[in-house]
Amino acid sequence: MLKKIVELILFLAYLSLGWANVKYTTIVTPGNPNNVSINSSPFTKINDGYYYFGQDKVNWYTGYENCRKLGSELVTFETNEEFDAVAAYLKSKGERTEYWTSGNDLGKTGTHNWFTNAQPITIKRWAPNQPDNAGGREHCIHLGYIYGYSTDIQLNDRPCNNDNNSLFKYVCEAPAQETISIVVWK
Ligand SMILES: [Ca+2]
Ligand SMILES: [Ca+2]
Repeated sequence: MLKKIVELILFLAYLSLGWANVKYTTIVTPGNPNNVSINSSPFTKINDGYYYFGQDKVNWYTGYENCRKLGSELVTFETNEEFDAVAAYLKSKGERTEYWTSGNDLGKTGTHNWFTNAQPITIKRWAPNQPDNAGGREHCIHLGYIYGYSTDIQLNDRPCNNDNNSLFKYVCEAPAQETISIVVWK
C-alpha cells in the first residue's frame, strides 16, 4: 500500500513538472536490509518477524479483532523455524500459557488452514493426537503446553467461541516489511 502511494506521488510529481527524463527511480527491497532503526512498538522482533503477545484472555474472534486494531493479524507460522523461534521466546518467559494463532478449519472441517493466507498448515508441531475436533466443535488452533505432561509448546484445536475453557491470550504478527529506496538525479 505504502509502495503504491510513493509511486503515485512520484508519478504525479513527474507529470506536473514535465521532465523529459526520468528523474527518480524507486527500488523496493524485502525487509530492512540496512537495519534502519524503526519504532516497532508494541511488537517484539523475533528473527525476521514482529509479534505482539496480547495478554487478555478472549475467544478466537476477539483475538483476531484485537490484532486488526493494531494493523496486524493473528499469527501464521509458514515454517517450523518461525514456530520454534516464537515458542522459544514464550518458553524463555517461563509461563505455561496458551495463545491463539490464525489457524482454523472453519471453511471446511478437517482442512486446517492459516486464515491470513489461506495456505494449509504444513508445520509439524501438532500435539500428540491433535487436531481431534473433540466434541465436533474444535475449529480454531492455539499453541501452548497442551497436556499436563507436555514439555514443549505445540498446536491443538479448540472451540473458537462459546466455551469458557477456550479463552486464550493471542499472538499477533505484523505485516512483512519492505524498504523503499529512491534514487534521484540531483
Ligand atoms: Ca509468519
Ligand atoms: Ca483438540
